[in-house]
Amino acid sequence: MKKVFFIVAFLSLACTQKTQIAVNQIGFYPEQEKIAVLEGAFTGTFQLVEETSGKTVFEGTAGEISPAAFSGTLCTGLDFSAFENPGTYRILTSNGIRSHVFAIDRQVLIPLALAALNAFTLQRSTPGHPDTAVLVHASAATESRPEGALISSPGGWYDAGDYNKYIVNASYTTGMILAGVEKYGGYVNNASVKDEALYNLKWALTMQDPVDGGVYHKLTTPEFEGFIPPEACEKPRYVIQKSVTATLDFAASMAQGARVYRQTDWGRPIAVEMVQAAEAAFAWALENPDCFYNQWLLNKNYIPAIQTGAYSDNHAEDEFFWAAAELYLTTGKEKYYQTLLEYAPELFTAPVWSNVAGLGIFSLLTHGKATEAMKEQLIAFCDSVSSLSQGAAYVASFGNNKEDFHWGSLSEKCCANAISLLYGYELTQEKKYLVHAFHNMDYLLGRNPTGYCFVTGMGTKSPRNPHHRLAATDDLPGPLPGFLVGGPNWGKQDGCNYPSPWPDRSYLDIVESYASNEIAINWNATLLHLAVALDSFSSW
Ligand code: 9MR
Ligand code: 9MR
Repeated sequence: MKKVFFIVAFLSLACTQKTQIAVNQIGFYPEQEKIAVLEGAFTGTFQLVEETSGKTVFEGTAGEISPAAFSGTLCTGLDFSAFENPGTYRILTSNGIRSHVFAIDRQVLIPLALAALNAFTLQRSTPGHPDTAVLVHASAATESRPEGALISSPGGWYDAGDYNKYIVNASYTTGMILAGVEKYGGYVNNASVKDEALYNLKWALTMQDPVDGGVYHKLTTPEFEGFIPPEACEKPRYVIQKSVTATLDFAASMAQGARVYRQTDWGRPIAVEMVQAAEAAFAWALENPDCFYNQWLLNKNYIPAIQTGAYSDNHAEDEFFWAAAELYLTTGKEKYYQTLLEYAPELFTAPVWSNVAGLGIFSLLTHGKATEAMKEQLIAFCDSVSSLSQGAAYVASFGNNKEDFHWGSLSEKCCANAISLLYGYELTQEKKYLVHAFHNMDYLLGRNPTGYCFVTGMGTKSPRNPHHRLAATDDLPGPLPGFLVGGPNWGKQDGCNYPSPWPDRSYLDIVESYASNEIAINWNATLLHLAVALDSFSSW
């Protein structure tokens, strides 16, 4: 009796104490490096316990003890890479700490990829926003489409937690998805991925002015809607000023789409439309290279004032490069090759919505057209990223510097770096690039100081309250599944009360936290691409 009581007391102590094991809560491929991190300095042993039978299948000893970045908390690595048998397990340390459950399996990331893909379908605009009669804003007025004229621009995904649709971000998103489709073509659900991307590209086509080829920067309400369901939304929706960045991102993603969709009979007609749209957009951008989107200036000149996401970016060199690269690969025209060389970057940077050069590099690599300089720059990037894992308590190259934790960090740094590492791996067969890409995924799925698996509906401890109007206002409890949240962000621009001063813990699972807990299509595109890529490299 006494003994039972002692065990129960011990177990509940083990469950309530703060010390935790941070582990990828989805799991590992059999041959992958498999490491969990125990918070605290620990020198004992640990077991891998099979979930259903309770059998111990592996025993290991505590590994290296290293201080976590920022907080300095000592952490202990628990390495069980040697164990490769498929199954469902937990870690149990000799001092009684249990991890969340996780799997070891072939194709272990496929459910994640499918959930990330399905998230796009959930994010499709709803009948609450038919967008069949959208106002032309004063900033977008032309002779043929004066202020207040109505255009039809239905469909497409909502951008994020808000209900607006932005060309810059939407084009980056389809670009990132289609890069994965082109490179990892054997992927099981490739057909659905293509369908889903096409759904958004069809909307994007409606955002081009057929008269001059320019593309509206966004379709939006003047201010963000409240947290109300789509069918309750009544604010007028406008298309706003054409911009050079939106127009070039549009050109790039249309050219890329044309290449993908022209391969099937059903896709040929829309592919023709896409190439024409892309070339017209590119021509407009050449005529209007300084037409940047500046919301502050726009609001000085026009009413109503526009307060929603700006996606502003005053450098269009990377957009010129990406668009020229895609147009060259699709049309084979020499003039685009010359332009892409003219705008070629001098350093590789992982692609994000505001710097899309990397997407151009990816496509050129996939089609065997990258220059030697581009390859060298990518390799230099991969080496520099890999070196960031030196002494990292949570093992990954991501998460050791304050600069890693800006708005959207998990996608724009953690995923985008990992995706880039995989292009480097393909190029060089340098195995450490692959290993570091996996480590970033492990970070994202739970091996991090917060202990969160940052994808809704996945793993054991995942975000429940994302800044997501669709999810917050539906009749179902909890979030919509398959969405990667923005993640820790030391900028804390939402003014919420964060639990920790440390950049890597500046995350709050509350609806109000749009700076750390929003969801967004561009972020999910990197999640989908990375999951598919890691899966296809998994049998090394
Ligand atoms: O909901 C908005 C989110 O989609 C944006 O990313 C974020 C930053 O632009 O803004 C959110 O809206 C907030 C607004 O900026 C300020 N008032 C509170 C809004 C959230 O409810
Ligand atoms: O992802 C964008 C991030 O890089 C910016 O810092 C931030 C503030 O301007 O805006 C983010 O994008 C938001 C967009 O403006 C509106 N929809 C929600 C997007 C994700 O938060």
